[in-house]
Amino acid sequence: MNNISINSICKMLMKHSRIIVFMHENPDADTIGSCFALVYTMRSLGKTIFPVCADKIPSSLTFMTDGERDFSLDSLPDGFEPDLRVSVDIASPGQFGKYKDLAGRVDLAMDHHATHDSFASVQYVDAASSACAEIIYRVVNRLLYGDIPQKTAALLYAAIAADTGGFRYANTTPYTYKVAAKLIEYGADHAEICHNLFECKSKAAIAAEAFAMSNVTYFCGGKIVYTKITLADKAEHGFEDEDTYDVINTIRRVDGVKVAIFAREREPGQYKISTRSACEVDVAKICSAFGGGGHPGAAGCSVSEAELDGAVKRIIDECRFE
Ligand SMILES: [Mn+2]
Repeated sequence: MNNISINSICKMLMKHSRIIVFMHENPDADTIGSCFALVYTMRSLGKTIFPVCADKIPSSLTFMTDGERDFSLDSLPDGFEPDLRVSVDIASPGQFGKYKDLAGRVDLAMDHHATHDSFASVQYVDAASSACAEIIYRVVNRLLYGDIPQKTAALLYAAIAADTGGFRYANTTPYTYKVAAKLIEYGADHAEICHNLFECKSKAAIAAEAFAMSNVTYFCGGKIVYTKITLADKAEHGFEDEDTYDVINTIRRVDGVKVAIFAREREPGQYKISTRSACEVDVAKICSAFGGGGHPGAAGCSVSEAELDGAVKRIIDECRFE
């Protein structure tokens, strides 16, 4: 399916007045920043628009949502019926989480995943964008005639900084820096945002990372690292699910590691597998075999406990290291 133009996206948004914007499950800074930048922009243009997410905002990212965490459909005003449904940073129906049955009713999807499966009526997918927020920047910039308020600029900056790992990952392009520069001109406080995103972590998150690191297994001469955290581990050590979100980024930093695999038990018997690749191994392709997806260097999938060991073994085999 072809992309519609940024101009058509703006027309579509302006033609409607009751809008909801879906974030993906386990919301990250890109989906949150993209969603709220759009929400604030459309509100300033007189529209009624609400953010929606299947999961609660992790407390480490509530600096982006004025402290609010619950954006479930239940949080919408009674009787609210949208006339336009939008999704941001969502690649597949599964990423709607408990709202996956609504994916087929989405009118407009904006996304930057190469694995995007076309669930919406119309879409704008640009895999060359480091973050979905690069696309949203183009939309709000046009809607606001280049006059982006500081709060919106800060949201977009946080989204881009997060998805590029602080402008360190291979997805960072000259255009990414151009957008980031513009957002700083509009007043985004980059030092404060990077502090919130990268420099500051809860004690429980650091403890979860230490626990995970002390339990890793290496494969293929240290090119692959794997660890898991079960619900029993979380209960025993007092970790919340969100305390484990950065474990994958900790274990992948070990010298010599090319591919990192982390499994966390989200619900009894249900595991979320996160993968990272720092080489030509395309983890999105590998994860898509299990109904997941993502980017070549960062992807995930969900499996049952019975499937877990087999899935991890298959991921290791698919890397085809000696
Ligand atoms: Mn993203």
